[in-house]
Amino acid sequence: MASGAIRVGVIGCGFYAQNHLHAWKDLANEGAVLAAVCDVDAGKAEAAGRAFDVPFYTDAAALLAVERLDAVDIVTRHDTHRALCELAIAKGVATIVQKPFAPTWEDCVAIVEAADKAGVWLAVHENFRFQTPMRHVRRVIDSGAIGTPSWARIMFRTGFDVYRTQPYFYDEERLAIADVGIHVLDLARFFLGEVERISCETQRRNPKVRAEDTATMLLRHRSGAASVVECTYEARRDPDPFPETLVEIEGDNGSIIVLPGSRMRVTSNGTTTEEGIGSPLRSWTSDRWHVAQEGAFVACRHFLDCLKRGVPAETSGSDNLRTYALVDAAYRAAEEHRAIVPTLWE
Ligand code: 89Y
Repeated sequence: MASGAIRVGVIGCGFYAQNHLHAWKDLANEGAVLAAVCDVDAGKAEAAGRAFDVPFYTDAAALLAVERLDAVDIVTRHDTHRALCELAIAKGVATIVQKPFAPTWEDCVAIVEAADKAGVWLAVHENFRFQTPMRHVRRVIDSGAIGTPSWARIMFRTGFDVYRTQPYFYDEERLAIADVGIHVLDLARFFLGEVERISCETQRRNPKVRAEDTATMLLRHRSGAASVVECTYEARRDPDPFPETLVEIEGDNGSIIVLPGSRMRVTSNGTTTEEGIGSPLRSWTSDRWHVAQEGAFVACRHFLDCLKRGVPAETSGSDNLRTYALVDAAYRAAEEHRAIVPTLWE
């Protein structure tokens, strides 16, 4: 990979892309240069270009033709991902693409194969596992404090009005699992390893949405561990933890419980301790969204570090196929009322 600074072009300047733009700007002191931005909506492209003081484009091909980029960060809706990834890969530019990777398994595989063939570095911006609280959970598992994890419950349960900032949710053909279940399934892999089979019940509790807004999934991991993975936009809870993921993990020597407000309770060999696992606000993060925004920052920092070192990202394209396979398997399990073995990607 390039020596010196890593020049990044961000494609997509919408709601969530603002976090990526800020993240790359903040990473200037670690060797990133936010070089240019692009959005098909000229107003959004111009606003981002002016706010971040970089050239702006409405056409990704023009961005790639004119700018000398080491990487693109694609933060558009998933139906545009394959074409944009293929464009960047054809130019030999390292490619980061937001989750969900692409609309179908075939699209995701095609992108991974194109990158492999061209020898281009590819990562999926799957960021929940990079959230500071989730890194703390992984640290405790790695420390051996709870022994071998054999059971977990991982929950994203909220009633926060996600439709206000992401109104396209109303019309998605696949909603809760594809949008946020994908993160929680990735966390299940991150904490307990690969998955052998998955069952799933979906519900549409809000009549205004087209697809499922609630999913309850049961996973058997290769290690023998079992996990319950849940997501909903229809919980009425106090406190409402949005956008925090709550976690319960049991091992043979103890347990880890992540409570609302980024608190973690660890029981190890009969002794219980509790600590805060949050992180301070950044200049551009807000109380309500901080955990998710900061996860995007830490993910970008990880990608930058991997690009500088020339190593694959933790959430490389091929790694993310395993998470994507779980999403597809969950939908199939719900439809066919049976446990499904996810497609293997070895
Ligand atoms: O789109 C979702 C995501 O990735 O994190 C939270 C969110 O914005 C709403 O569920």
